[in-house]
Amino acid sequence: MQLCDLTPGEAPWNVEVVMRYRISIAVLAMFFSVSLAYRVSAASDPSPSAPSALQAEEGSWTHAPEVPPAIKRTDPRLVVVHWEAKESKMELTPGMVYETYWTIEGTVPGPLLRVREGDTVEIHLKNSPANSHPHNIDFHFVAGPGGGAGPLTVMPGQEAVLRVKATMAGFYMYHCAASESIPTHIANGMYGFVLVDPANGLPDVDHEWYVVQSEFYAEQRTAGHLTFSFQKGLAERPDYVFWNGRFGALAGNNALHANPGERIRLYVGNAGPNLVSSFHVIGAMFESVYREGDLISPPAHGIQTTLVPSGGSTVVEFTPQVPGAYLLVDHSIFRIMKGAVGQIMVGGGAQNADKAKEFYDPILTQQSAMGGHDMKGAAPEPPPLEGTERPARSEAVSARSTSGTVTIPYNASVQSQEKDHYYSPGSITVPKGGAVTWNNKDMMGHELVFDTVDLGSGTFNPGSKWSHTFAAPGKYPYHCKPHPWMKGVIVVSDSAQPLVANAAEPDPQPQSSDAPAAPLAPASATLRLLPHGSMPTHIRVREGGTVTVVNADNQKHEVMFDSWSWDFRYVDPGLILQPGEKWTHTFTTTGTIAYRCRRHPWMKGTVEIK
Ligand SMILES: [Cu+2]
Repeated sequence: MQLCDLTPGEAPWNVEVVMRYRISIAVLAMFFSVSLAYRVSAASDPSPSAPSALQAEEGSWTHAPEVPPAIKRTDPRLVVVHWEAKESKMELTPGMVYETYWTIEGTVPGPLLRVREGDTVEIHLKNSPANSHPHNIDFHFVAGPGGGAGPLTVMPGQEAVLRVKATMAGFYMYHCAASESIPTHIANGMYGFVLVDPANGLPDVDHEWYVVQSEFYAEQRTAGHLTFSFQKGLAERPDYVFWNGRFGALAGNNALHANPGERIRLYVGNAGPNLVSSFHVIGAMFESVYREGDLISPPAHGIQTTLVPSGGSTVVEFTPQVPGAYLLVDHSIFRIMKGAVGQIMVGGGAQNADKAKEFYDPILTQQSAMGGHDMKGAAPEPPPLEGTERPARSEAVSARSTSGTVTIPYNASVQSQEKDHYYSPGSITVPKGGAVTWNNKDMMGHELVFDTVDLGSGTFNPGSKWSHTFAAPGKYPYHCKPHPWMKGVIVVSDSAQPLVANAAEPDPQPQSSDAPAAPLAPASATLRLLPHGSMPTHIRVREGGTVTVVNADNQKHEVMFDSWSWDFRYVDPGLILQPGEKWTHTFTTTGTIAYRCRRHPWMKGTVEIK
């Protein structure tokens, strides 16, 4: 590493390092001084006693999507809350366990506490002895330094108590602000909300729900296990954008339910940690929007999409009249591909039909395979983790002799007479027991449906794959549901012959290169930096193998590794190599790490450790 070898020519790098250093010192100093000051006062008064004038009661809080009942009392109280920080694990998407799912009271988002304007809140925060990090809470409804994060800082096994006044109505975020890394603690799930009811309350509605949007930045260390990726967080490039902390928390069996004509109030939080949300409900206009969670000003009316800042909130009301699925989305719309879809299912029967028709009356419709975004109450597909393929649903394609790959090419959905335009190849033969994998390289999602057997792929998105193992010999014609002109055929032969293209096809397409099982990766590999790029651009080593980067160019390069893996935990990911210099590193965790030169961005590639 050449980090100390800075010359005047290195100004941008130098300045950045110094700035980062200064910022870290300032943040740390701030937190230490705050926590020290409070520790001293807390020590002199270890057992808090209620302000004599106020009647004490246990705080009223719920887990998402539930909201505690509206507060009807008219006197201020001392509201006592006992919460515990728990570092846990959770299945973030089906089959993928997030190992650093850090919570308040066991859930992401943390509980929703409901108090009344003028109440005093006494927070008892415990840090579970099973934890391995300090935690605290910065409450946005608190008027005081750090929102309480200083005095509430607790090490594993400790408890702290803070008493604060809820001076202003609103819907407020809280989050952990542990000084070891505030962004990491928020990204891992330590956030929730406090609803401070106005002294006069809010108008009654039929349903109140608590929904929180947030992002997850993950990397896969071992199969099925995800951990937080600091580098992806820094780049603001999330793998997942979820409602209520995990895939499908508000969809399918977890969808919200209402009846036509019922007024719905959503308390919508955005925990970030980075993205600003363009909150929208597909099929509804908001009759009232308490912008940015402001419950003091009169609400705005007639709004389609409202901004929810990171670390902020909104409160919206609407009354669906027509039965069906209403989707909660971030209308920064590609995020629906990262999981940002929730569902409100509005039921209803014949008694509502006339009323519904007044609002929504399909006069002439076609039997269309393109379902729009009704989503019919089905849970959406889990998003793939960046840099990985979605695992096939059936048996893995294991050997070339019994498997085949069909590519769905770019622009495949456009109608064409050309051979193999829709599928490459359009017809393929595998022996019985053979697997076929479809690889979607189009810009559209596709859904394969088989004509003679009850078999379908479900929607699979651009960049993902779907596999199926064919046990019985026969001919299996299929087509794409949203693009019915996309027809293909799979022939399953009775023999155990190796894979061949269908005899009827004079010009078989070569098989995709990802079909054969790969041999064990080499124990070491060398990556050369050359004037026009790096060679090779993709290198593979086995787990525990070493990679040597050689600067074979006549100018300096700065290699940035685009991953925060354990391998780089104590190493700065930026590597400066002078001409002729080399650097060797042992990679102990599997995965694919992209790299590029900071000065020559076209010089880039990937290192795969497997
Ligand atoms: Cu924390």
